[in-house]
Formats: sequence, C-alpha cells, structure tokens
Amino acid sequence: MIGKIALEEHFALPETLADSTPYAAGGSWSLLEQRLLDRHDHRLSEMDAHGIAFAILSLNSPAIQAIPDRARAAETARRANDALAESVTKRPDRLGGFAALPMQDPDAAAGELTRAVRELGFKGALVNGFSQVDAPDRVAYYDDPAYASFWGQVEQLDVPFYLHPREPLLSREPIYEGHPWLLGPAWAFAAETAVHALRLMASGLFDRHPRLTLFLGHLGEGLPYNVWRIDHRIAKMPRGIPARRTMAEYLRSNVFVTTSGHFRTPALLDAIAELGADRILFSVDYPFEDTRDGAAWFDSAEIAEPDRLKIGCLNAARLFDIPVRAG
Ligand code: GRE
Ligand code: ZN
Repeated sequence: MIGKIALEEHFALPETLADSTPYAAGGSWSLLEQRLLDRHDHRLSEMDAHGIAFAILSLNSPAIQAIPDRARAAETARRANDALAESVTKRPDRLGGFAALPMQDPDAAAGELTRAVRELGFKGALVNGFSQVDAPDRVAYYDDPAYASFWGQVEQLDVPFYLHPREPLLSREPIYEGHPWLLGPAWAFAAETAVHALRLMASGLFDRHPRLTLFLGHLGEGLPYNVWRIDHRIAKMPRGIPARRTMAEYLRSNVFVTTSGHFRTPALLDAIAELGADRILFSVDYPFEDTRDGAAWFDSAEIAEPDRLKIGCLNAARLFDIPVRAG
C-alpha cells in the first residue's frame, strides 16, 4: 500500500541521544544514532521505499520526562520542538510534529503545547510516561489533580495526547531485578504505559473532558486484549473508582492505538474487534523498528481492504488534516 501515514516515528537531539543507547540491538549503536539524528535524508528514503507518504515525528524516550529540574526540562522541550519545527518546515509535504512537553510543570507543559500547536503547527503532544520531578526518585503521573487545567487546555486545543512508553524506575520496580531482558520494549514499557493509561481513564479524566483523545502505541499496550477482564473485575469490586464509565467505553470513545512495533495480525484483529477500525492507525516506531518489517506486514496482513485503507491512512488523514495519497 502506498500513501501510508505513520505516527510514532522518533528522532533525538544530541543531548537526548544517550537515552536510547540501551536499545541498540547487537552492536548497532552507530546506525541507530545516525538514524535518530537524521530527520530528512535516510528517513525520507526509507519512507519512499516502503510506501509511507507522511510521518509525524517525536523525540526519543524518556528525554524530557527524565529531567527532574523543571527549568531545564522546559528549556530542553522548547529546543527539541524548535528543532523539529525547522525540519518540518523544510518538508511540510512529508513530515509533521508531536510536541515534547515539560510535564514536570503542568502550566509550562500547557504553555509549550499551546505554542507548539498555534505557532509551530504541531499535531499534538507525545509524552514519554511519568515525569521525574525535582528529584530523580520523585515521579508524577498525569491523573494527579495538579494536571486539571493542563488537560482542559489539551481538550481546548483539540489535539491528541500520545502516551508513549518509558522505562520504569528500578528503585520502584523490584520485580525486574536480575531480569534485564524483561525491561524496555519486551515487557516493561507496555506494563508501565498500560497502568498509566488505566489511571487516566479510571480517574474520570474523560468524564471531565469528553472530547480529549489519548493515543497509545504498540496496539494499545495490551489493553484491548485485557479490557474485558479489567471491567469485569472492577464491576465486581469498584473500590470507589471515580470513573463513571467502563474502561472499554473509554477505549471506544477517547482512545486511538497505533501499530508501532507490534506487527502481528491476530493482535491487530483483536484491537479492531475491541476498538473498531476507525480507532487504529498504522505506525512503525522507526528507527527502533525496521520500516520494512512494519510495512511488509501491514501491506499483506489478512484484514478487510476498507480497514487497511482506514488504518493505513484515512484515519490519520482525517484526524490530523493530512492529504490522502493512498493507493
Ligand atoms: C519505542 O520508542 O517505543 C522504543 C524505544 C526503544 C526501543 C524500542 C522501542 O524508544 O519500541
Ligand atoms: Zn516509540
């Protein structure tokens, strides 16, 4: 399929690059490094080679979220967004931007998102999970009441908030001790991100802001598969949950998921069954994943052709106002 649109595609600033060193597979750091720093040359030729017409770029992980100093987090986010905006301006026909946000300071985050959307033309925000605030072991999750006005501003700007994975803090997660192979994209990313997304839903965030939209990568970080049991058990044991609706209802009314790094047809079919094909969007997770793997899988996955068109490009074109070049 040509004309695909991809939404979880990353770059790095020289100063955030080191955050990605743990994810270089088998001695391939110099290649990963080059690809994270490049925002045009190789990136666009990979997109050309595999039928991707448009990509929305975002900063690597955890980057801003791992800078406890509020002022430095805000400055770095601003620099990242300005650098990305400059690249997007050179190829507005191929590239868009999601803003990095200094969530350490909710007002600064709302201000930076507003600037990124109104002045830089960005399509929304992509945030790498919880933020470390003031000290490396102090964390903030975004269901905290301190984010009430931040979320109001996101809803008002009418742009999505992409909750992207980051590594949990090992000081808080002894379960991974001695099992490094379970960290990162193998498991810990999904576990961390799924719980954070459930915290947002269960907090009643989407009752207060019904037009707010949350994006999740990796086919929803396991939530589509697990949501029936989550709701089944919450209904039996609500324990004072603030949310007025079920998690499945929020998945179907406020959440979109992308195929980033999860190139598996039975998992895609499950996500289609739980959320509907209008809420699923193609992505690769370049350069942590190979564009070839994601595109070859998606182009020949056994799904209905109208769904392939929606997931491959029509949903993103509608949501982000991107021209359709599908075929
Ligand atoms: C991601 O962005 O989701 C990611 C990384 C590093 C390794 C794998 C991966 O940031 O999926
Ligand atoms: Zn990613």
